Amino acid sequence: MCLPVSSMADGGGTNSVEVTIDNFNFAPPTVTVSAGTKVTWVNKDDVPHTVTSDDKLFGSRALDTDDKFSFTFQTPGTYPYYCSVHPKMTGKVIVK
Ligand SMILES: [Cu+2]
Repeated sequence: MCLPVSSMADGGGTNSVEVTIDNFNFAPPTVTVSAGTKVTWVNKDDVPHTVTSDDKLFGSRALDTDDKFSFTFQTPGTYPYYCSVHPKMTGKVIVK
């Protein structure tokens, strides 16, 4: 991939995607994004959750209600994650 220096000046918007945490689920459980996309998780539950990468690439603190956590995915791949408080809660980010 080629990133011309001039692209720094274009001011183009950063892609972003939001994942909601609600009723002990990540919604949507799988998101597919392009490299460079910022994914933001928002906890809409009334109990704390975390966003914890299976391979520890990223991880949030315990998110209280309406807390957010963001991570920008720069490298194509598949990134499974879970909630460390409720390990049965799982999700996945696929970066193209
Ligand atoms: Cu949880």
